[in-house]
Amino acid sequence: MMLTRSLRPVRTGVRALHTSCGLVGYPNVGKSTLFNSLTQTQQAEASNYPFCTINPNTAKVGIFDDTILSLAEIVQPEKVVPAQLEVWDIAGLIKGASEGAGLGNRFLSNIRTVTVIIQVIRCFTDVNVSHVEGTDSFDPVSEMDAVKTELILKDIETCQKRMKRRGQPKEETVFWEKLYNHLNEGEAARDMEMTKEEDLLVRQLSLLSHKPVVYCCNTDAEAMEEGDNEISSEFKQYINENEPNNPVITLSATLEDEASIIKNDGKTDAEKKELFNEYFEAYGSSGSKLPELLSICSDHLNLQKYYTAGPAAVSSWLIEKGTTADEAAGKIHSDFQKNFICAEISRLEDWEQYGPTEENLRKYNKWQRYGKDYVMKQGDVVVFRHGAK
Ligand SMILES: Nc1nc2c(ncn2[C@@H]2O[C@H](COP(=O)(O)OP(=O)(O)OP(=O)(O)O)[C@@H](O)[C@H]2O)c(=O)[nH]1
Ligand SMILES: [Mg+2]
Repeated sequence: MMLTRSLRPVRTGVRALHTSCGLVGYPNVGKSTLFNSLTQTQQAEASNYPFCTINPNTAKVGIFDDTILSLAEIVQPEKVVPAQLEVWDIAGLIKGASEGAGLGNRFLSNIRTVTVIIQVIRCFTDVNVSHVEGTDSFDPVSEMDAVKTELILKDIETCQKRMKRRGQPKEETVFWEKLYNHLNEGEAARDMEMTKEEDLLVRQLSLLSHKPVVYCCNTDAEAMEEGDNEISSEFKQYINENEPNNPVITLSATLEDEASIIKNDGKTDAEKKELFNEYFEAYGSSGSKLPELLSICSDHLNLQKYYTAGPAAVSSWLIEKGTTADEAAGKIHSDFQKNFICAEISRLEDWEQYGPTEENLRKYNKWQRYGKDYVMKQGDVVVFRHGAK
């Protein structure tokens, strides 16, 4: 099918990145607790009653991955500036949300603004935390399904409106009908096979079930020794069998939240790091799962990182996979792209072996020059040469 009329013109220059993640799920499953741990704040009220969050909380969160931390340890810069993802803590959804139940319409429109959904699944067993449906039983699969269904129902409504639009090309109407039938089968829009053109077309609607999803099992702190409890293991198995394209990760939001408080208590960085690790070790856990969660999200957004390293700062930068060297330079400053000369690239392994300075790496020939068409690789450590003043 040709949908060329709907194709957006190809933009040149610096590409805008869409990097927001929304915490979505049933009420009282730990979304705000997770938000607070990600932002290392107590910005969001997290309390034991459903619909505690009404207005969304939002903050930018730095992605401290192993590469940026290792580079910082080698280079000892004045500051470390990680790439950031925006995180939204959204109100809980219940059955009927797409028809307005529990202020559902308002909450669903908050989801429309994010690019990836982190669906939080309650897997902790604390019966003192009330369940929105008043039960003590845990059925994460049906809760996950209920939320997914509400998103699909909302999308059906959106798709229906679009189908009725007058004067659109015949092939577009045919496509909307195909999508409408797919959604009516209870299938998420992201699971429909589409051509590139159709994908561009569907993006115009910002459909909720078209957004990539990452499942996040919120389990008991005590379960972290094994990595999972019975509930999260079963849920993971279900996702692996039924939605193998969607990543699933297990963490304990309360453990992460309590540990994140250590990061704000005025000790030196080294002391904080030690205390932080000890906290997780006390629960038999290998450490915080938040960097992994953020990495999964950026991966799922088709993003990768490159790094810059010097005495003033070690930084990481998010770019789309497939970005060329000049476009990557434009991420730092548009003039760097306009006046691009070359990219000089090294790798963390070389810094580990020959660091801590650029001069050392040059001496050992671990510093390669590339032109503007070089396609950036995950983990490149770069210096851009440019003629910008
Ligand atoms: N035992 C236990 N309690 C948790 C865990 N995560 C969250 N809670 C508790 O569950 C309650 C609800 O947590 P919130 O983070 O407010 O949940 P929410 O999903 O944001 O809830 P809404 O905003 O109402 O949708 C709070 O009392 C938390 O302390 C957990 O891993 N274990
Ligand atoms: Mg909340």
